[in-house]
Amino acid sequence: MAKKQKQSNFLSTEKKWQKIWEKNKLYQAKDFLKKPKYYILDMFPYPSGEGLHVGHPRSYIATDIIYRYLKMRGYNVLQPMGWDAFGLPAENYAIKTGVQPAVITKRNIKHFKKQLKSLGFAYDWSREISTIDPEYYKWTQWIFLKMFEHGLAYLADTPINWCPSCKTGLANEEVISGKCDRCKTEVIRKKMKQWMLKITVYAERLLKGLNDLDWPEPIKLMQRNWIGKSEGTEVKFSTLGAVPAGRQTISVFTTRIDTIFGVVAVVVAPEHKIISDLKSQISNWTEVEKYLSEAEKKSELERTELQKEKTGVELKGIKAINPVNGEKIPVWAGDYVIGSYGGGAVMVVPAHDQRDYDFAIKYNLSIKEVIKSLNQGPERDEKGKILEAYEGEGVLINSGNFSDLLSEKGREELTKWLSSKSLGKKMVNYKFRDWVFSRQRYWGEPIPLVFCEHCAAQIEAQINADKEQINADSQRQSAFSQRQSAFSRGELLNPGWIALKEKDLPLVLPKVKAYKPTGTGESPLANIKKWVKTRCPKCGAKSRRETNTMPQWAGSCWYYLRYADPKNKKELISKKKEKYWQPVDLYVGGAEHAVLHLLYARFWHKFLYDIGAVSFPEPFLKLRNQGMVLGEDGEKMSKSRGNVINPDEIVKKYGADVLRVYEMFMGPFEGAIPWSAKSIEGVRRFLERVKKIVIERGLSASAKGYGGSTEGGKNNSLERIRHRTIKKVTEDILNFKFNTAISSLMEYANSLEREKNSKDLEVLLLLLCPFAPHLAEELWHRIHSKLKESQSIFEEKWPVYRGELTKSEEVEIIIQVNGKLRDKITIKRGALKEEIEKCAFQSPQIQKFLENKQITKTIFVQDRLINFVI
Ligand code: ANZ
Ligand code: ZN
Repeated sequence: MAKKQKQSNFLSTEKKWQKIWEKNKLYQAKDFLKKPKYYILDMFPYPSGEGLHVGHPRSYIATDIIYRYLKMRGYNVLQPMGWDAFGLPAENYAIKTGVQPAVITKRNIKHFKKQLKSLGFAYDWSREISTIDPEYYKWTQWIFLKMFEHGLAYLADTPINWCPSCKTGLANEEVISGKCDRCKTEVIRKKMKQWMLKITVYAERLLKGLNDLDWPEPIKLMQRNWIGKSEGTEVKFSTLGAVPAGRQTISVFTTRIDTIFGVVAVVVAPEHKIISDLKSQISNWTEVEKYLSEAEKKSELERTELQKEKTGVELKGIKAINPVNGEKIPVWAGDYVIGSYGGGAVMVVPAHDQRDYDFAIKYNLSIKEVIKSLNQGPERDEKGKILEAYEGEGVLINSGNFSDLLSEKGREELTKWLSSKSLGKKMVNYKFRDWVFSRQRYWGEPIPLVFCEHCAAQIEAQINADKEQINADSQRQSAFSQRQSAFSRGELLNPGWIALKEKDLPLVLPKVKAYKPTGTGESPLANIKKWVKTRCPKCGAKSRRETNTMPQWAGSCWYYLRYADPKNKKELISKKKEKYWQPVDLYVGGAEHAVLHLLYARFWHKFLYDIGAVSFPEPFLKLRNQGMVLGEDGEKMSKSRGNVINPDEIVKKYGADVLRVYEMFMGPFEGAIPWSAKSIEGVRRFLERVKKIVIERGLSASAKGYGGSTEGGKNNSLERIRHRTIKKVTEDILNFKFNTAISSLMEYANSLEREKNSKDLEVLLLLLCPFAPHLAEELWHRIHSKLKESQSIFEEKWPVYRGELTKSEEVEIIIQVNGKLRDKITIKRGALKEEIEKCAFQSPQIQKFLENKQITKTIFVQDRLINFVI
């Protein structure tokens, strides 16, 4: 019988158990159970037309193992699944084929779901959600409106990243090395009206919150770097032009105010306002204009690349005044200065900033040393001139009253002095920008706002009416809050833009015939005249809808909340369910989301926390990233390389359990590992062996009356192996070391091949079941023939180990010479004869007896003694 089953495929058993589990709702999480809760989440997939890829299951299997383990440990575990279904590919497919994105997305979801089900994941499908379901995106729209209401959404007319191929604006996070993250086309800058979300308001909290999260350090670091906090000083340089009335100030941001006595010029970004403001005073305007138009063509990446030569043009006729010593210095425009960072201008200190040094050498500016190194200092030529910038700290020199201070103290004192003269102040800058939230595409959530001329006029009139000099932002804000009763903060910030009423959500995405992005900066929705024309929710006047849609990331910003209460029609999530299930205890997915999804979701979550919709300030307590599954050639799997492995075929050939165990066994969870057809065979043999061990035992046991005292008696060593394996597997599961957990299961199975008993067979199955749930369930039922189908191994308790039986096992070996005890050594159990001989020969005791003697025979008793006959 065993022979016949050798090539067996586990598939039919797997289908059987999947049906039984589903019928019995084994994996449905119940709200409010008195057990400790644990919420496990996988990053939900985008249901692409290609279907599941072998890379997807890697994280899903891991979470499924943890789910099953925790369930057996008595937790109330939630493990849901859903679909991140808005996005470009469906829309592009629609453009090509004319099939509605909604239709193909539904088809893809169906296919994905079938594939996931074939792998036997313990998802609570009763909680399935999809971001394109109007009942779902109603709440995505609701959150946007709340942000609008609180003044966190605003319309800005600024240059943004534009992908000429996707024909849409992009967020900064979606641009990787100057290219569109989706299609790899070089992005260009385009000035456009865009809805922006004020993520920067949350900069400090997004940074601080990271400290308490159990996330991989590299991901935390990426978020920190992306947010890019920089502490320094803002200092004002006033300008001096031909016309005295044209006095202006240039604000620069510097982290090294201690070097201000070494400033030899100010460089402003080509888009700096001062250039056009002082145009009439610039004597070399033609030259300047030429430079500006060239700079405009470059991307930000090109402009800021460190290796590139820095260029600039002097704004002749204008000077700036160094506030600390009154020196008149030239003003330049240079494209290595970013317009949107700090004040869009820098003070040039060639002696202490390498970039400035290069700039000074190129344009023949002077170099003034103002910091003296406490150690070696920069390299110099024979005349004592420095050959590079000294960027380190030191003692201030040539710095007036501030000379002799240490850099840090110098920064402090200079900032204090500048503040007292209103010439500068302490300043914190963040590198990241507000989130560009409009997309000129069809397949996304409609933005639930309308533009009403009538309301716009009303708001403008109101603002004008009490405009006694409300220029200061603070006054304006307080004036805003007084008017909150009539218009929301968002409506006041964006005159004419009126929010839909909550009862009118969802604003359903209408069907269109032409999905093609227009390229004009308008979404295809703009072509549906009937939909665009509407009435203002506030005053009833004729108005028009916003036609841009939300970005692909919107729906995934809050989906983890909805699983806890997926059918709630009145709220995004009920307070009680939120309290019970949130936050997510374990989140697993790809590291590529570090500054996209994972940052956006934390931002939305913090906002929801502020408005009382959630009770905990962070969404994901613990995060782990899976490594990629590569092709057999060690390269990333791709259609063009022809190295893609289709999970369906693997399941068909081997069954789901083999795929599951293999993907966990292939290597460390976080590492990128190539697929190996050979190793998967090894895993198949392992599971076959388990089956054989259990079934043979089961048969002989039932013949003898199974379940009685253990064969092998009180075999001490097997008992130890058992306890050690339980400990190892338990700890490895919790530490995401699935590969080593499986190795120890393999060793355990090996020892059961030599000798076995009912207790160990049970333990083997209980430890194996999170990894190979179908096989374990089947075999469990074989050895417990009285069990009903509905009684699952997953309702059993996880085995426990006795600590003292897991200690590293050492035995004492007696060393005899001619049968007489001469020494003892302690060594690990199972040590080989050769090892013990080696130890014995090193013992001075033994050496004494063996000196100049011929050993004629060695008697060895495993783990007991060695006897040298001489
Ligand atoms: C003078 C100086 C002297 C600087 C020195 C450095 C060393 P992070 O850490 O990135 O904030 N900077 C300021 N605004 C800029 C802009 N819009 N575009 C390009 N560069 C800009 O670095 C801040 C430093 O970057 C600032 O400090 C400024 O150069 C430059 F010995 O000011 B420093
Ligand atoms: Zn109106």
